[in-house]
Amino acid sequence: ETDSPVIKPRTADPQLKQPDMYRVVLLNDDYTPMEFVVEILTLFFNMDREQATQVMLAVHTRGKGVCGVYTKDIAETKAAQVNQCARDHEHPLLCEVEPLD
Ligand code: NFA
Repeated sequence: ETDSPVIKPRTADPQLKQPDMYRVVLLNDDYTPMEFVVEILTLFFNMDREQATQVMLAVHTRGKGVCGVYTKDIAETKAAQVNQCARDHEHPLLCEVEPLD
């Protein structure tokens, strides 16, 4: 067997496309404690305290801010978890999902 092995090159199926992506955004309010928002961002978005503090302050000063970008199912699950956790702690914090246009 002196011939090199035949390797058939494969390309991606042209029907396959990247999934639509969605932003998970946090909205500011006057009552949710800053520390609670920082904890939410570390718990559900895997941020370290430094990143979480930056995002929290951006939401606080600009009115809203991006926590992360995910596929639809994951984005909606994260937003629902944040909103449930906020309700459980009786904070008005609101998390929304928006398409990445
Ligand atoms: N604005 C809130 C406060 O002053 C803090 C906050 C930040 C709330 C980000 C919601 C989102 N306690």
